[in-house]
Amino acid sequence: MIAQWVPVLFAFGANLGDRGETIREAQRELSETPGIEGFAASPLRETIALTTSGPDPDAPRYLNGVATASTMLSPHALLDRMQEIERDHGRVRDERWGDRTLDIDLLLFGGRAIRDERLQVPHPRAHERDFVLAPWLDLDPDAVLMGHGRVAELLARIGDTTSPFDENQARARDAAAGAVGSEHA
Ligand code: A4P
Ligand code: MG
Repeated sequence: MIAQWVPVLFAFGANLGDRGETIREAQRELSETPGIEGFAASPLRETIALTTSGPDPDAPRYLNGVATASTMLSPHALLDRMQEIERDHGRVRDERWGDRTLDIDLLLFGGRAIRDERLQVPHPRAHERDFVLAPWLDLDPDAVLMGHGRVAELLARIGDTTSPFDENQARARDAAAGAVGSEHA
């Protein structure tokens, strides 16, 4: 634990399994962690998978979102908790930027810059990713990314290929598919 509450920004991504449910559950688990308070999550957006060879429109689409909170945990204790939640949701680490059930990144930890073998904060690629900037802007139209400026301007510069995702519609569709499935069972 550290001696004061520090504002933090998390990013969430999933492109395998029940993406929306996984992210919302992971966010609930993170928000209920002792030492984390004031958790506020963005809407989710559907995004094209960015792989090590560039954007891949044929790969399963991601859902992405961000969340703000305050924490008294140290950055490494927070990373431990994030990785524990990823593991609980079946995250397998094989290929870099490969498909995944859940990815949680720590984008900002107060105004601190951290660079060691386990953590790079601010996240070094956040400013060039629409799948981070677009949901962040949904959550906070005045957001500013440390070292890079206003999120609205950064997103306008790189262009936004993300689309809004209607979680209620997805849930209703899944429920209807489940009902049809059980009729034919
Ligand atoms: N690590 C270092 N800094 C951090 C941090 N700030 N937050 C270390 C979290 N972890 C951090 O991560 C590898 C190691 O990074 C961890 O062990 C941790 O100690 P990982 O999650 O196993 O691997 P990764 O996510 O594949 O690698 P990387 O380089 O962190 O990936 P990125 O840059 O986060 O990109 N396309 C779409 N549409 N949406 C996405 O969310 N995500 C990625 C991953 C690629 N393409 C995507 C998306
Ligand atoms: Mg990651």
